[in-house]
Amino acid sequence: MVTKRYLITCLLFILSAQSFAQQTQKNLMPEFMDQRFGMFVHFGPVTVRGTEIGWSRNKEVAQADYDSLYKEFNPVLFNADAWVKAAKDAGIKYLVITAKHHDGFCLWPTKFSDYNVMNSPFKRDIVGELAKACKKQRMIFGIYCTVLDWHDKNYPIQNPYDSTKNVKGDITAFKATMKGELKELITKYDPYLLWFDGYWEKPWTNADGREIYDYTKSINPQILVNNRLGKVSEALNNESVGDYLTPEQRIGQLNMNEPWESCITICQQWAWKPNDQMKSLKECIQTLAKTAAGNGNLLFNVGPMMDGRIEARQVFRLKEIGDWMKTYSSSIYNTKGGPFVPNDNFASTRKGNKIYIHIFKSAGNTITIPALPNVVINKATLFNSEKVEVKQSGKNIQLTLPDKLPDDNDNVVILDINQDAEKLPVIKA
Ligand code: FHN
Repeated sequence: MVTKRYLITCLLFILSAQSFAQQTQKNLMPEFMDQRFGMFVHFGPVTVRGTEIGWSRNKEVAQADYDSLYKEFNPVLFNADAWVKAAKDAGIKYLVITAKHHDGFCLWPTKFSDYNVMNSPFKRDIVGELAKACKKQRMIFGIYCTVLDWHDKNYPIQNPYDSTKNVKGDITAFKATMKGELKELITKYDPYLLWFDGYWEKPWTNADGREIYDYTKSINPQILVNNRLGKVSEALNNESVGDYLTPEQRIGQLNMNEPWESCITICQQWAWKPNDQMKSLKECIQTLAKTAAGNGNLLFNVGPMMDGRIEARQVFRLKEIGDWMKTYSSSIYNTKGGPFVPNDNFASTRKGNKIYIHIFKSAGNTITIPALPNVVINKATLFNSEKVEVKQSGKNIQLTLPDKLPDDNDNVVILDINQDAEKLPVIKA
């Protein structure tokens, strides 16, 4: 006979186990921000046309044509390990894939929509293969999921360019489908983060965002969620929904208080576009340096081609960034931004008693930076150990660099100082 005492004991055990689990839930945000560098991948049937994912539906590509592209989608050269290796070769630490973008096509075998990769000629679980490759190569894995789905009849907006095409929809049913898809994605692929998108359209409310955020955390309290479920996108406050800010196609401002990640394309378009203009190596490296110097992460986007490969020129550019990172990664990973507010001439990151001055432009071989009150600079060197002359005054610090600099894209001077650089106040240059 089960006694009352036994039941109470069991209940107390369950409650204490739950509270222990909550207390031991590690806040992954500091670890995530230490990674500094991620790869965004926008991929889907739209690559068959080479136009922009989602946005070219009902524009460059007629809706019926766009929604039939999946019948031609067969990226037979897709190799998840190759994508992950290209990211690793760049020094990238996490990868985020568009599992479902605004066109509603799902890159995994979901039970909640027939509009998925298993009903294309490809018939392979792209999300699952990527998750596996990331695990094998120790790459953090993240999933992008839109909250606006112009293909789903329960979502009222079917055509962002022509409201006459919109439908009544059923947001309650739409959210139920979304929850089903999210549960599949979280339980099957165990993503470190969910990158939501599409918060801006009228049918979606802040309350809907909060509901999905809470649902996501109820499945995995540790999973990180960006700030694009809610309507407030420029700050983390009582109104906003999400764990970190996501400035787009621009480098975020120096922010020592709120975690943020800039998402920026290596080319112009998010999805693959033939002969799209690609950023120079200098622009790629300085974008990464300025993002880290702002105390943020960079989510750098590539758009693989219709055959499943990332363009060779993009793979090569990623490798070139990786070659720079082989020397300078200690000035990026695990650092904090500042203490100097970044500008066009220089930016700074810091770790322990070191300040890394990223030099983008210098007047001849000297660069002047603001004074560091009550700080003694014990030593200044380049990463190749060459000495840098330092003249410290109450007004400023003048650094005189060797005539021949080792790097063409971002030369970094290491200032060894007499205290913890991470405790210095932010200084406007
Ligand atoms: O509409 C999307 C766009 O296609 C792309 O996915 C970017 C990536 O951050 N997010 C939205 C635009 O803000």
